Amino acid sequence: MSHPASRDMPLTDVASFVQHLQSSKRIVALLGAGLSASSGLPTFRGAGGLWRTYDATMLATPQAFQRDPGLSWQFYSYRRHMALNAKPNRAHLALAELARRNPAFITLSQNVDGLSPRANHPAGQLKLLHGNLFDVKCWDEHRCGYSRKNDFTDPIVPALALPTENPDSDLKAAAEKKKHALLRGADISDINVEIPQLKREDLPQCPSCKKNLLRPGVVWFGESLPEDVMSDVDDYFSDREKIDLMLVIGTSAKVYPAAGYTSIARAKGARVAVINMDRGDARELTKDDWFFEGDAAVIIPDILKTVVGEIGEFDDTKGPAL
Ligand code: BV8
Ligand code: ZN
Repeated sequence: MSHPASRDMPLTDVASFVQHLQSSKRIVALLGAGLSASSGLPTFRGAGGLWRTYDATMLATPQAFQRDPGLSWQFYSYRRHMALNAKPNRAHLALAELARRNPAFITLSQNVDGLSPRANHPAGQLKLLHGNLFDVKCWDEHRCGYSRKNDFTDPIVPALALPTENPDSDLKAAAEKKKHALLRGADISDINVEIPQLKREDLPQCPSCKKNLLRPGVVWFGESLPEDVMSDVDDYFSDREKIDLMLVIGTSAKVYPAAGYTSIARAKGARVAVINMDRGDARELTKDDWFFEGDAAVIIPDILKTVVGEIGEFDDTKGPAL
């Protein structure tokens, strides 16, 4: 039920959003884990089961990797596996179609799950602020510099096979149950799946310097965002032309500098539309903004329809080969 905007309540009607969308040229989208929730990937706050005992933000640091590279790699290998077994949803596809139809639309994604690239989102308009699970690079990237992109090998080394792949493992049933329960989004912290202690030599090794381990090509807390990505984003925002619309999709908007782009866009004239399951994560909205409550996978194709047309489900045969 939509209601007229009062002093500090954002708009909730699609009609006024569509009217503004159709007259918008420069549009920015900020994506978070909520966009991929419907694809079966747990969000950080809701990160379920096996990793509930390890707060994702505690693991997403260089210190965690240095302290226990085996644990870190099992965390990232598990997320690679989950992401490879997930599919882009209609929101990923709708945003990719919007980029094809509007070259002045740019997507800033905090997500490392690879679902926007697999949705064929035009690469020049997709800025992966926090890297990508499927890029790997030498631990010592400054002295060695080895990196490779789009490594979809799963598991990336045999030692990182999920227990389900070790037929003799007695964890097989529990891990299978965990995987299916996680995909259902169930809380499976009751399934006690041990984290095997891996040997360093069994972890991904840098083939170039042959000294260091390889690490996931994601941006950890305390690390700066990729320079090439940041300069593209800075170019977009430093353009004198105003920004018409900012879409903030499925993010708790707590991580900086990513979360800061909404106020930068607003300062350049943007009206803001937040799409989120949780009204509590739609902060600082004015009567000129919108808040659409619910699943991004349903709402995004709907509110973009007049520009992108009818969006069907992801078709594996058409997506880029993994
Ligand atoms: C840097 C990759 C400096 C790794 C990630 C104090 C104040 C300000 C900043 C800081 C501070 N202390 C420290 C900092 C800096 C820090 C930071 O911001 N910390 C936060 C915690 C305060 N930032 C950094 O460290 C960054 N670097 O600042 O560098 C610097 C400069 C120069 C030189 C050296 C250093 C780097 C941050 C990048 C961290 N890497 N990811 C990995 O994935 O493992 S962050 C990771 O967490 C994600 O990328 C994402 O950014 C964040 C999770 O947020 P969300 O995506 O929003 O997910 P979340 O679960 O939180 O929320 C889901 C949302 O979806 C919810 O709102 C939910 O309601 C909604 N939802 C759920 N289902 C649905 C839905 N919505 C719609 N539909 C649904 N179906
Ligand atoms: Zn190296």
